[in-house]
Amino acid sequence: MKRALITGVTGQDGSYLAEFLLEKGYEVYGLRRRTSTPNFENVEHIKNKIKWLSGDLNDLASLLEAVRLSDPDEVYNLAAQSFVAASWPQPIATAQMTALAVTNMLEAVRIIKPSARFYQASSSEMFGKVMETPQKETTPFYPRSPYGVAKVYGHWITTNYRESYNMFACSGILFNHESPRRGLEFVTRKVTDAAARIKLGLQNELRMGNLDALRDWGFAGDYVKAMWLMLQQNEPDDYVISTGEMHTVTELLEVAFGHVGLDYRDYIVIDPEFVRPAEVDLLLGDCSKAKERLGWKLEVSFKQLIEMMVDSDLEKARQQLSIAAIPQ
Ligand code: NAP
Ligand code: G4F
Repeated sequence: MKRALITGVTGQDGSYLAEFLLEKGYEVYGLRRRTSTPNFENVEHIKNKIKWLSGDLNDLASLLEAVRLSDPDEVYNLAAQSFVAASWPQPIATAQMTALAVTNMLEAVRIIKPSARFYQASSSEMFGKVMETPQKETTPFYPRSPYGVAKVYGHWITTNYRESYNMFACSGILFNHESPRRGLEFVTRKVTDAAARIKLGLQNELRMGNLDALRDWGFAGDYVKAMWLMLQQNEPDDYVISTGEMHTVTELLEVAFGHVGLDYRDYIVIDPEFVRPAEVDLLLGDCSKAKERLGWKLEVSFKQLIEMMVDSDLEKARQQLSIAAIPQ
């Protein structure tokens, strides 16, 4: 039985990856940090199947111990401060969790189990002010946020460990991917949640930032399969994972509100609080390398994804209403 260690297992991608690997018969170890409020929401249904390890990205001792205890064949390094907007008010924490922590994790693997295959969660945010369109593995990076800068460090240190120590270390340059498990602060989930709540009378407006931004949005469940495929190849390498299609935030609003029979224009308020100091105007990925070499393919379209998220948020909002209706 193969063993995998996942950091960030309680997050969106970690939860889908854990499910996928459990279905493949892996023994899955999940690194979980001590937080003031334990977060199991995304993994509640598989909580008893994951072998839990306590650790923090910034605590090398805990990572060394996690690698020793799990003795992994594959390590998926997904944990990070992943919200771009938070990286301006918290640039140092972002550098520690999204950049330096990658070296902590690589060191833990190098010291304890150098033969383990390593996946690093790189990001299309590294392309930032894009130097060419569409973006592919060879497109130069031009990050536009402290988060993007931190991810560039994580990307290159992973390449460096591959070249310095001959480690099987890969980076997946993943474009935006979403799901009903996406955090409420990210634009897709913010919009699908608002569409559902406005429809049910739980909310009456939606405050937004730049509606012209263009993103290449895919489904997280499809993207975690690419992570696994990268670690099954004969040679380690980096791959862009994307849909090859882009949409504006306005189109996202149209699909989400349209699905519940509403016109988004009746509810939107533009609020400077959600406009970023430096914006990534456009992201569009060319994933032909992943399609050709990994045989990876997309299964969920943009419209299906957004409608799936709205349906899930409608269900959650209805549950909230039915709980509120129970006499106390
Ligand atoms: P997410 O939902 O925000 O999950 C982040 C995970 O990191 C959570 O499990 C969180 O734990 C954990 N974490 C944060 N700080 C930690 C620390 N100090 N020690 C241990 N664990 C810590 O992110 P995601 O969307 O699944 O993304 C996964 C990875 O892919 C991230 O590295 C992200 O930057 C990258 N990425 C994401 C996308 C995307 O579109 N989703 C695209 C490209 C790259 P808690 O539950 O305790 O908070
Ligand atoms: O959903 P977002 O916050 O995602 P962003 O910044 O593209 O980052 C996500 O994708 C990256 C991959 O490219 C990941 F590495 C990263 O971890 C994260 O998962 O914002 C998307 C766009 C931005 O252009 C933003 O300015 O939506 C625009 N936007 C407009 N109004 C808004 C809002 N974003 C948020 N979060 N909230 C708004 O009200």
